[in-house]
Amino acid sequence: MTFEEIGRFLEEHDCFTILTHRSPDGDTLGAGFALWNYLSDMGKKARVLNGEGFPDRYAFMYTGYEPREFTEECVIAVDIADPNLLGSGLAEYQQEGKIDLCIDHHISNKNYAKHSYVDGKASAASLILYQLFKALGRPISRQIAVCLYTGIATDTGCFKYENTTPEAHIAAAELIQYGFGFAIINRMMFDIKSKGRMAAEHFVQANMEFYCHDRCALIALTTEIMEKCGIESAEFEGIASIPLSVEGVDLGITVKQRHEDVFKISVRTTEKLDAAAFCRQFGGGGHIRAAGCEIKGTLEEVREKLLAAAGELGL
Ligand SMILES: [Mn+2]
Repeated sequence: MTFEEIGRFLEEHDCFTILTHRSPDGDTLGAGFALWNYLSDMGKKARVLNGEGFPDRYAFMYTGYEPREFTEECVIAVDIADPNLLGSGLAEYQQEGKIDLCIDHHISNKNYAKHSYVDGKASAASLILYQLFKALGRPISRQIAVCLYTGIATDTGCFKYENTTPEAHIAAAELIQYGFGFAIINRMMFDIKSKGRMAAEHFVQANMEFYCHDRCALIALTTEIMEKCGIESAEFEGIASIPLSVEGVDLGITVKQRHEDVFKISVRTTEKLDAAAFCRQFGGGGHIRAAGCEIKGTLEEVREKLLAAAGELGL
């Protein structure tokens, strides 16, 4: 769909369900609540859904949010590459044909929706929404600007990662003209950490494992450690970038226990390696420098599989 066609699609319908991905981050929620505000400003009925609920740390994006009661007319997914990422809480939407429109920026997008707008070069789904709103010409409220800015800032690691484009900087420059406390948002998103998060970071730094002549670093967080630190899953954003912060490391792997025998893997790479290709071997995907997958087994088995794949890279 083109922006023009999306504009018509939004005009022609009245009741929208907006879906966000599990382990919600600043981009999926930023895009979701920006779109909710935009549709509400158009006089439409809309609601934002997440299978795990909305984490407190993003509360500033959903202040004033009230889900409306309505008969669902159409469903829009934002920042979701694969319906599996909806999680079990939104399993009903994983069936084929349930999602009408997908707006996303993952090159690995599975093209599961009836209509899609996927721009693999966009830094964030929130950036696509900003470009869409600008093209459609309706006024953008300050709260929409807050959500879009947060989405772009978080997905680019505060404009630091390789996915940061001139368009991302231009959008941020235009958005901060709406006059909100972007410095406070960045402090909340990047500097402030809970005591539990601090303890978890301390643990993974002290227990980091090195392989492949120190060019691969791996950290593992088991449920036991997470409980001991008192860390909630919403506080994990950015933890996967820790292994890559070690000098000389090109492949950073974060292993996080999801259930007894299920581990979520986050992979970060330097320009020397393709993280999405690495994760594709395990049925996952993502971006070229940041990708993920899920592997079943014990921690030892999972580690073995990952290291075998890392060994193939010839580091
Ligand atoms: Mn995103």
